[in-house]
Amino acid sequence: MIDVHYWPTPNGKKVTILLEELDIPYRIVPVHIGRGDQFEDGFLKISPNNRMPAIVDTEPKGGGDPIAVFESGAILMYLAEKEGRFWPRDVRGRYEVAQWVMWQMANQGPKTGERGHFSRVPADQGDQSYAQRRFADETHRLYGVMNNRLYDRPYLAGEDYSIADMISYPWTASWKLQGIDLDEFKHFKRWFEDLSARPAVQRGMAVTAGLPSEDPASLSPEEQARRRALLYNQRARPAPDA
Ligand SMILES: N[C@@H](CCC(=O)N[C@@H](CS)C(=O)NCC(=O)O)C(=O)O
Repeated sequence: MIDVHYWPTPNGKKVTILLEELDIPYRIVPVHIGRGDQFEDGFLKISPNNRMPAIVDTEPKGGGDPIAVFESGAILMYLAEKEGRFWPRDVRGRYEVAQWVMWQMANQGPKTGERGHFSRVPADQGDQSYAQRRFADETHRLYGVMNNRLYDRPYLAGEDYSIADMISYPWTASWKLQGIDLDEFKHFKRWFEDLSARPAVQRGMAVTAGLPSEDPASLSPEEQARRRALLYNQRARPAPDA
């Protein structure tokens, strides 16, 4: 069984999309990042960067102890390699895919994430216009990178649909909120519509953490302040032997 430590964000949905495409059983373990589940000791043992997603495979290939994997790119590689699908085995095909998975992890995810972050900074934190412009420009540039890649091939890594596409899709689902005009990127648009029509992508994007929904206004002002500090003022944690 694959346990998916999960919260329904773009990074989490990369994993559920692949699991739905693979059509293998998995179990969702909620990690409520708003209330701080990502700092619990048990979770840090499998995901030392206090971020979800992470997986635990209780039945690894070849047997033995369960295998835990954190970082969505590594998780997709692990699952694709285990199942022998969506990641070619020949060296050329393999590294076509690997470099686009790395591109997503090092560029598209972080830059569009920061674009979102700086667009939500409260007014009392001062002028954010430099950071807002910087990350809006980077987001726009990265759509251009995908568009230029997709003009002469159907998928990011070439002729075949792969984990490179699955990892990049969730961060593009809110293109409108990101200030992107799809008509400016027609090759990207064709790819986006192709993936959006896939039933497994639709199922993966719809996976919830299975917890009852919470109205933020129902939280006490103290709890709201605790949660804000927890998410936005993270600093190094002491080593366990400190
Ligand atoms: N590079 C990581 C990023 C994971 C990540 O940033 N996860 C966020 C949610 S989308 C998280 O767990 N945030 C918790 C926090 O900020 O404390 C990956 O791709 O797995």
